[in-house]
Amino acid sequence: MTQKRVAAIHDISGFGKCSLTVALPILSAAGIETAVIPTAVLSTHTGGFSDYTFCDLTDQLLPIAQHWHRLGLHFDGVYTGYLGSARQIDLVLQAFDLLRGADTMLLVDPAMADGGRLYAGFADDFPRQMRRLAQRADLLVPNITEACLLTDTPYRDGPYRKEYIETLLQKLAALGAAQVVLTGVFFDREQLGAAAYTAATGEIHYALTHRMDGFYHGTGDVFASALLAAVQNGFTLSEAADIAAEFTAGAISRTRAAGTDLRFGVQFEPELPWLIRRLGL
Ligand code: PXL
Repeated sequence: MTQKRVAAIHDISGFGKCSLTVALPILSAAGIETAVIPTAVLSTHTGGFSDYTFCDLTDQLLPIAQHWHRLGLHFDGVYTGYLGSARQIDLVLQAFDLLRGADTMLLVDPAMADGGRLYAGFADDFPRQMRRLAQRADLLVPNITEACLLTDTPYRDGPYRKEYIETLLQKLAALGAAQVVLTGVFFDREQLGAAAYTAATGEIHYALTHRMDGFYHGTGDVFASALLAAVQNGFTLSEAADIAAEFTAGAISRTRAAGTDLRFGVQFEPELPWLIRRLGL
């Protein structure tokens, strides 16, 4: 069987477990070859740290994609996450046009906000820029805050009503994605997870696991990476959402038990053997 190959376009935050330091190990563990385009190098992510270093690599993005294009490489998926500027979004769109084949899936995680607020450093019009990339996605994976910003919907804190979630899913799909997985969905204090929507059939699947209090950094990236790992291994969107929700909840549980600083990310590494077994590898 030919090995699946994905191009992951994210920053690399050296410490703190998010973006490439999450996507690369999870996809690799799932048997997927993962080529990376680092968009910036930071000492840590920006969520709660103040004096992090930042080296912008925007000018490398297109030359890397052009080189891969000259090599004639085929990609089963292109996976984008945290992007720092409107210019990076333009270049990612151009890179996607170079890298895509007839069957290349574009997964867009519009990582830019959480808890009703944009992440530090983003201008108010950034969601409008991110919308241009979201419109090209085959699979769009926002959290509720990002979904609201992309669709001009007022943000609300949960617990949510089904009607609110299902309206958001439809508005997100109307941007263009055939499949949408919305994270951070909860209807009561007991459970939390994701809603997976397939536009062609209208099917909505809720992938919920037990809810844990607290803001765990990097869980959006852990979830989206595991989701892509499962989809690329042939699981349906609903199955993939279940797998990703369970994997993320497992990593959060371990982190909670260990009591580490929430900015340091979640312990997804000890859960990788579980993921490999669950994927049947
Ligand atoms: O996963 C989100 C993320 C990625 N990269 C950087 C970040 C964040 C979230 O804060 O700061 C640099």
